[in-house]
Amino acid sequence: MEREQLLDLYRDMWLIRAFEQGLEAEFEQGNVPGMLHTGLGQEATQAALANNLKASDAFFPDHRCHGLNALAQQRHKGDGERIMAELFAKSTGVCGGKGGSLHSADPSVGNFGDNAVEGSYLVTVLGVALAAKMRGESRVACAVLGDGTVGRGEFHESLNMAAIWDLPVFYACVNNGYAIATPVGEGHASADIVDLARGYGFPCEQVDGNDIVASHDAVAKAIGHIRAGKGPYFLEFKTWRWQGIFAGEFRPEAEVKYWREDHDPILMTDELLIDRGVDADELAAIEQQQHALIAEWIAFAKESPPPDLVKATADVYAQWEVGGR
Ligand SMILES: Cc1ncc(C[n+]2csc(CCOP(=O)(O)OP(=O)(O)O)c2C)c(N)n1
Ligand SMILES: [Mg+2]
Repeated sequence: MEREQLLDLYRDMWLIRAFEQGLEAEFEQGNVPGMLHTGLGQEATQAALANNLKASDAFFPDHRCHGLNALAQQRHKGDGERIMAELFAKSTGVCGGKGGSLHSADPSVGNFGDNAVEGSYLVTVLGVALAAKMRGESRVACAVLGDGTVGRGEFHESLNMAAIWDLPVFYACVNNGYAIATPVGEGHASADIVDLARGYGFPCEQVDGNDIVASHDAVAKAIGHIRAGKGPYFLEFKTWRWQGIFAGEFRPEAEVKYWREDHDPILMTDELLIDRGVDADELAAIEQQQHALIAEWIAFAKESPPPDLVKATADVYAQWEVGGR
């Protein structure tokens, strides 16, 4: 990979980390309503996806994809701050502040939104893919799903249907080791989710989801396969989320140390870039720039007005609006 491309990916990873760290700090102060699942630790996986999906594709993010959503918004429309505003439930958000974390969507940048019912979009993605195939479009329909979500029946229904109808679906499975607090090997017959997908007969691969070069190249290969009209593709990213579920860490100390210190996606990329002659000061400047950008986004979100009560029922049904109170 060219040095400039790697630097771009590095910037994107810092944007995600700064976004999540800034958001987490605001959440702890009670400024962000609802629940918060962060993508900290999964920056390489999300940056790899954002750099290969086009605005004309369709992706269904999961509950940790604030970074992917913000990158798509910033890349295609230059208004990533509207993802932040959405999380703050403000009228300037991509869904007017009525979607929040789990329902941030903007199909014009390819973001079709998550759903609070884990796995339900594994069925919806088939419809988008079928429409694209029937219309002869080269659109890729991508579902980002966690390892725990694989336990839903829709997982198998979806893979089977995508296989028999040869649909342009990209399954981006983020195996971060846990579903709530259940280790992946205890919740599934195989700790390698790729083994559960292989029976459907389309290409299924596994990649180190914290290695930005490997992840980027694996996503490019998967999407290339789908765009060439060769049908579905399954890619498992092996990664780890910083966020536990309960107060008090339930994960072994050595495991935490490995993922946060020895196998952190940003620290790993620092090493790669320094090996290629990039100055440590330049890397530090990128980190600072992204934190500064996110501080602006947070200020924008905080200063924005809340949604107008009169419009509470707008956007629920297409072309349907209830008069004011
Ligand atoms: C159908 C359904 N069951 C349960 C939940 C509650 N829930 C939210 S996140 C989650 C775990 C998901 O695990 P995984 O897919 O591995 O994602 P991770 O949080 O690890 O990124 C569960 C069970 C839900 N949202 N929907
Ligand atoms: Mg998980």
